[in-house]
Amino acid sequence: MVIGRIADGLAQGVEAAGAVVSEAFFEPTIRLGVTGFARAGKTVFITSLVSNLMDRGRMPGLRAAADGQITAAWLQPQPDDTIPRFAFEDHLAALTGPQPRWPEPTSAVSELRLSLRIQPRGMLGSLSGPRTVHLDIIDYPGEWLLDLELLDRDYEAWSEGVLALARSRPEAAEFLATLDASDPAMGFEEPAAQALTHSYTGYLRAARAAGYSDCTPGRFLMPGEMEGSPALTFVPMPAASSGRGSLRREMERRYEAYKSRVVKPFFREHFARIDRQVVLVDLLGAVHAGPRAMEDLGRSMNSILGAFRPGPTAWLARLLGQKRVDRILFAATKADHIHHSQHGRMTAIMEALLRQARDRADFAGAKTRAMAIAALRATVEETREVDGTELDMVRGRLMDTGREAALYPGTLPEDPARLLAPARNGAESWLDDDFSVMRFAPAAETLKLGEGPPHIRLDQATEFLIGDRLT
Ligand SMILES: Nc1nc2c(ncn2[C@@H]2O[C@H](COP(=O)(O)OP(=O)(O)OP(=O)(O)O)[C@@H](O)[C@H]2O)c(=O)[nH]1
Ligand SMILES: [Mg+2]
Repeated sequence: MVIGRIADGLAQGVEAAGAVVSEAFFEPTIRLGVTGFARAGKTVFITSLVSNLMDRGRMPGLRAAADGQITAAWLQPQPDDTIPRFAFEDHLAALTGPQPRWPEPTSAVSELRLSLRIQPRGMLGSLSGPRTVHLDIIDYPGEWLLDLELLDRDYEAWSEGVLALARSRPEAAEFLATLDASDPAMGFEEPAAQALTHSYTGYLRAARAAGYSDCTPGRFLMPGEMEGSPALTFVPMPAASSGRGSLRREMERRYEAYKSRVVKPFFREHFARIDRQVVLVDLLGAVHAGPRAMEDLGRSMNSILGAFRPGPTAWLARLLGQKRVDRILFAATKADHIHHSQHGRMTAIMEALLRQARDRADFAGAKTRAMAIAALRATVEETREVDGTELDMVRGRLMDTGREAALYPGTLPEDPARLLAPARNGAESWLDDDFSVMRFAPAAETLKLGEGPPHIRLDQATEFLIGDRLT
């Protein structure tokens, strides 16, 4: 294990090999990747996880915390000087202050190091004394993982795939009309490329808002400082004969630049160094959005899992060498939107989606698990009699009105196939009643001495992800 880590460090050209050696020997590091599509709940998850690891009163499901083996937890400067630090203090203050609010969207990679002092149990443990384990948490957008598939595809194959998808989505109508009106063989001009990109990005944004997750290139929706650069100014175009200097030829060149200058560096610098991974999924949001969003979510989970499969692309396999993520958790977030009597069904749907993704991706290797969690519980439960029927509801403060309300969101089916089959068969809407999701505001003043924010199964999620490395 230790030897493997040192070899990794050297293979990746880490400059301070001495530091890596001593760190690997004396202070092991776990690099935990936290990903998910926009608004899946990454920022809330990390904030609550860190706070609950620092004050462990609500973490009975994490063995090392329940047994008292974690004796201290503190934040430290992270090891990577060029990655923005995760703004833990700001996010925690926003979530748990007197007027709590959800964090602002974030759109790039960020990192935080939490160090844990561990006092191992048993005879050997008392002999060896306390040790320190560093938990480096890396927050990155799930959209970037979908870009891995681009590395395997040339411009023509990519264009064909995304244009076929676009033709099945009403949100793409305007872009497709603009595309049809432009001639791939015409001489390249920047304004034309920009107008097409603008229209294409508008389509991706609308598709995201409608609940679709398969929206490549992933960086178009969150360009950051690369906005407007040539590597982010291209669109898919149908195959056509086009000569040098043509619009299509330049689009193709830019697509290749995007792959080598944007996609590969992400996999090399961030992805390749992750040990454990949690993928957050807004499952209830997809159920609410309907069968197409659900099918799309299933397909995207398959692509994401594909990124962790040994040898998805020759390039990535070479880069990763022997190193692999060995545990991946797919966590459906925001379980506090429904009464706990339905959590079993939520987990079952998540498990079915994961099984389907595993089958499709022919996945072997890492240990995977599906769970339903809430990183920050914003509701309380309530059972009320309505028209002679007992309804299991959740109560919280609604984001839209600021008022307290008890809601019954609908029932999830007992058999996940009732959702997955219509999704696979291209149904437009669910046959039964719709399932609705409301946004609740975080509850006020939930922090108590010695405890982090209230959550649902965050401790069990943590046990699966890193528990074995803390004892
Ligand atoms: N009720 C509830 N809502 C949650 C929970 N976690 C996230 N949310 C909701 O989901 C929204 C998005 O959460 P974030 O943590 O900002 O999501 P993100 O994945 O970081 O989003 P981006 O930064 O835009 O990629 C929040 O504004 C909340 O409305 C949770 O545990 N419970
Ligand atoms: Mg975020």
